[in-house]
Amino acid sequence: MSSPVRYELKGNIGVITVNNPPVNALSHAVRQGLLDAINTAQRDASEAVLICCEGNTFIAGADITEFGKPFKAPGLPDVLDSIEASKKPVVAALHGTALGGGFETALAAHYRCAVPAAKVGFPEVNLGLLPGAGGTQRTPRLAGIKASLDLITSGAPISAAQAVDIGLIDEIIEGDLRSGALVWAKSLVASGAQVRRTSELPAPQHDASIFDGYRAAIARRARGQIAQEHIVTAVEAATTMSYQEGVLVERKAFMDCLNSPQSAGMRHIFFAERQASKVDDLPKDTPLRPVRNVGVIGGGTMGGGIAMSFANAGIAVTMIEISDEALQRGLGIIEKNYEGSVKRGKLSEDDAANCRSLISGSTDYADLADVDLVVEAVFEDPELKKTIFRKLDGVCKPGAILATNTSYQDVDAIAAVTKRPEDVLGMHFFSPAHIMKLLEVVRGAKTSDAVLATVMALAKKIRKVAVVSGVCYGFIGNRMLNPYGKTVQLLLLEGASPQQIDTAMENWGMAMGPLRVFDLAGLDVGYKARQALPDDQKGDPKSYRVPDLLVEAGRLGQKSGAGFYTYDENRAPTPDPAVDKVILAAAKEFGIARRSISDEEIVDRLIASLVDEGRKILDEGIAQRSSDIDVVYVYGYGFPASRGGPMFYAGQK
Ligand code: T1G
Repeated sequence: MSSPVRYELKGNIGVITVNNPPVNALSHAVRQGLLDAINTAQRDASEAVLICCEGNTFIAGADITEFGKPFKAPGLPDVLDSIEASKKPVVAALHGTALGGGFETALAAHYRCAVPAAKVGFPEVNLGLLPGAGGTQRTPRLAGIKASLDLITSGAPISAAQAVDIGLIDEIIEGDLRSGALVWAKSLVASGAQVRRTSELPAPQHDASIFDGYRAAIARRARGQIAQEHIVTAVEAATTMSYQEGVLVERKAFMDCLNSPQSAGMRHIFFAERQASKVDDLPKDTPLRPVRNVGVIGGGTMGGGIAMSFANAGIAVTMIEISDEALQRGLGIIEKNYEGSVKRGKLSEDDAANCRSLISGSTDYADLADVDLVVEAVFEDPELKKTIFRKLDGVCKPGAILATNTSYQDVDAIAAVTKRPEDVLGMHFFSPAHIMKLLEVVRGAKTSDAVLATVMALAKKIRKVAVVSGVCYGFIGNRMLNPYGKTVQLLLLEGASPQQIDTAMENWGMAMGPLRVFDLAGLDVGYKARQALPDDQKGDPKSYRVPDLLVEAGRLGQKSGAGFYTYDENRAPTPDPAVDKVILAAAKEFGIARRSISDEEIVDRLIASLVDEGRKILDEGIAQRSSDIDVVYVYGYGFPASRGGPMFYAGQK
């Protein structure tokens, strides 16, 4: 098998080219090829060495598929030490995203150049890891402590220009990278540039205040994430020890992280997210329909967020409301959201204005005659949705895709009122729709392959993580939320308090405890849905007695300033003895003898309720695979990625 690394002499420059699609990951073959090439270069007529890559990007990191398998030498640290030990200057030429071990390779070179659009970074922390090939030791020697800590603990890439500013890249190459980098390498030789080994540069002065400050910040924002703590320790070692000692600290920290359940969970989610975008029974060559402009029915919170999701991806949107007043209110929500994004630095003023200009409004369905896709996002009234789909069926052009954002309703029943059920499916966004990444794509019985493939591809374009669901009440996520919510109510009646349940789940890793989630969503939503059902369809009264009593007492949740908690003007929750009284009265009504319940029992029963329902969802074929269920819960319901998702977690126990 030919090596993914080739070496050739171009004049007086030895050129090492890596070609390992799709992201030039540092597989064993690539590591071996780099080592062989740099060793060859030491013996030939080259006066300098250039490392570059083919394809979309410079090396994007270690080959994560190799983690957990038996180690095969040479290890990356040894390869990079050989590159840095070269007696001839080594130049790295960056494009795309030079990440993780890829950027460590660049730092082991003596000089670095990049095209303006290149990005560099250390995303290892998103995998529960840290740079394990000298990155925590070389980066501070070039960029200083704070920039290094920011770069490595954030996991976020920076631009080539930013990297130049902090000393990580030396030269920006305009135009063709390969030829430009060759010219630059030759000029370095001509100017007598010497090898410049990063590990031999003096380390920055130790500053205990920075490290203490970082540790305090991490304790708040990344509670319990071991990789973050290890990063601070490794970078601190770069300021208190020699390079050789510092890399030993880094190596131990890296192995601790690699062998941790947290990293196993986060690496599982990394691949699960990518696997979810694949539909097993869709032919690879399924034709895609163009989606140049979109209609959104409904300008409420969801409709506004959905409209923004498309506009932010450069797709024109026509938002439809029933009256001009409702339309202006909807456009006002969008305006406020963009102002917020600009204020938070998520969007520049210009970008926000460009996105905003792509959204127009109308009260006339005729304005949807030429759209390629419509997303209906009105409130959860099945008859209203059917009325809307009948209108859309009459107005929209043949081939237009008609999607409903419903959270629960029967997509097949909605499709059945149209003459084009094959063009109908669900696109279930999560609130706030312009921020939450999860998109449940609900495949109707008659949804065509082309429509499903088009929407899965569109999800990537609008930067959503799409998971295919079959049709059932609540699809994947909300269906699992149902038994989870029931178990919460039973725990309350049996003796746990709202704050005990929430604290136990948040300490375990959930982004928000269930009672705070229910207050955020609004207790009146479930109440209204239950009022529309006959008693024999409401389920076990224990599962809704307390929230119903709270709603009837005017406690609707955050929206009314009180639900399971009372809320101050900043929406901070405070436990309320009045709620405890309601719980006690309901427990008495059901004759439940209350008892002390451990946090461990709370966590076990609540996670079990998710996993049991997830298994049914799999057995019924509603989800394609268990990892899809993990993706839904991590991206849509605040389940900790470091636990890998409910199904992965259950499999680890
Ligand atoms: N290893 C193996 N496969 C990878 C990979 C990697 N590092 N990165 C991506 N893939 C696969 C991915 O599974 C998918 O496969 C395909 O490539 C396209 O990916 C030693 C220890 C580079 C920004 O964390 O962030 O270095 O589904 O859909 O949207 O100290 O991939 O097609 O079969 O994401 O264009 C650090 C992870 C590793 C980078 C490109 N590096 N990758 O995004 O494509 S640890 C990372 C990404 C490390 C060192 C440490 C993105 C991307 P398939 P994609 P994309």
